[in-house]
Amino acid sequence: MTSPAQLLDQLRQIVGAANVLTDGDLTAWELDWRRRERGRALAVVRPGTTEEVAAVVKACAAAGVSMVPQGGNTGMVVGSTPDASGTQVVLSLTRMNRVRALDAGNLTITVDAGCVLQSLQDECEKAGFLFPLSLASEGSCTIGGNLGTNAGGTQVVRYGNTRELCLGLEVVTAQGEIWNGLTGLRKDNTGYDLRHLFIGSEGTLGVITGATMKLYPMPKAQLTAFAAVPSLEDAVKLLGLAHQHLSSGLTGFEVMGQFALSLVAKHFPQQRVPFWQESPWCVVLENSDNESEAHARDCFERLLEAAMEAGHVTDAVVAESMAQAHALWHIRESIPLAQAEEGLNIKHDISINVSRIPEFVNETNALLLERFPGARLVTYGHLGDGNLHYNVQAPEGDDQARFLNEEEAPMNELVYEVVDRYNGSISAEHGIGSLKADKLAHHKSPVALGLMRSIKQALDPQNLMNPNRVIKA
Ligand code: FAD
Ligand code: 2HG
Ligand code: ZN
Repeated sequence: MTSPAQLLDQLRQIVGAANVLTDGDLTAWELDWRRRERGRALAVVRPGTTEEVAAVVKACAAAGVSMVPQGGNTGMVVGSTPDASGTQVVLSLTRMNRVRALDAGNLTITVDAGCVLQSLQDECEKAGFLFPLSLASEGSCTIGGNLGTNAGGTQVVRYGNTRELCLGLEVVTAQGEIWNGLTGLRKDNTGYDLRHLFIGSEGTLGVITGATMKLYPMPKAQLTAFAAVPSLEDAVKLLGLAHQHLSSGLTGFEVMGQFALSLVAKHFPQQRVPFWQESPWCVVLENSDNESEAHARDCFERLLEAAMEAGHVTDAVVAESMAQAHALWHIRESIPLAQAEEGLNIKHDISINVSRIPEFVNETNALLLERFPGARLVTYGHLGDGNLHYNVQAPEGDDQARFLNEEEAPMNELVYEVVDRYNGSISAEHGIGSLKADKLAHHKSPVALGLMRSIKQALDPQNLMNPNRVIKA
């Protein structure tokens, strides 16, 4: 049996001693972004190539040591940090950050899994293409993490989740074999589509080391509007009108409740947040147009006129420049950071059919405030996709740690019971990690859970890939 010290020696030989971190401050790899859990790793290992990843996985598997694949460590559900045992190896992919190939004719780009999303977007833009995946964490999250979580973000209404953007994958299996499934083919019906097993598997089935992703032409114009809407019902009506007026030009549709915006105004006073004081809800929407800026503006104006006439919008601004557009988006993207500034909070990343969201929110708000008086509701999210961040901040002045310890479980139960009744999902885009692993059993059918267990058992029979995340042994 290989001892931990022997394994560390082997790992040093594979990736070089400088890339096996065991001492010093490992907070960046051991503490999750939300500061929910602090783990302890046997080592943080930073391979530089797919072959090194394969050799590391083989060595860990032979030693019976479990591994936690990690990208930017921006995940929201405690899935990318080690447990507290001090026995797990964190496999950090961030040194693998090359663009391997861009095929302009095929509209694809092939990259290492450790590429930071923003650098990938920038590379594509330099080459005249759009890579549409967009999240507020894009400055540090990686494409491997985006695939591992099947991340959503703010452009899903037009381009889909990360899954829809991926054509091929390269994966190191739990046994340390390399599966080269990198392909730019848009049609390939040769049996089971393995890529879809690994996408969204949160590091529990293998390590994604490379990916071929879809590119899009850069739109001629991208316009952003910020609108005050009197109710969530009106926001849904506005969404319907936006689909009609803008068709595939509608590339973003986000809703923000008044309290969520008040937190941005409070914690980031340098940002000018329109309408928040007078409107219970605001929407940020984006129109990407392949004809011209004039056409984009024309479509937007007609949409907003129709929405105002019908009473679905009470006031609106349309950005006059890219700088203004960025500022409006920045307000929306700052909400999670403003929530973090405000203190510990309870997150519910849920999805419901868009048409039923107002009813869901009215019902859940009433139940929740009756049971937890004073709880502060931070409701916002990707309304265009039926995905709300139905988050809750402790009552003003309350002890936040106590609130989280005592109220999180019953509050989750209350919210997820309503989600189930509405046939919704308890994790729309952030995944399950360890935070929601216990809950999965109550919200998936036994048949679905059985199939998931069979897949895990078939691909990772030793249970060494991110164990106890997503599906518990
Ligand atoms: P990590 O956090 O490092 O890992 C996440 C999971 O993926 C873990 O289970 C890990 O084991 C696994 N994983 C990582 N790399 C690999 C790999 N190479 N192979 C296999 N498995 C791997 N998420 C959204 O969906 N939409 C949003 O709009 C959004 N906004 C956010 C805003 C902020 C401010 C923050 C902090 C987070 C946000 N997130 C959002 C959550 C997070 O950024 C995403 O889940 C992102 O995809 C994680 O990428 P990462 O590289 O940081 O992955
Ligand atoms: C977003 O949409 C992210 O901003 C984060 O998914 C959501 O912090 C959250 O709850
Ligand atoms: Zn989100």
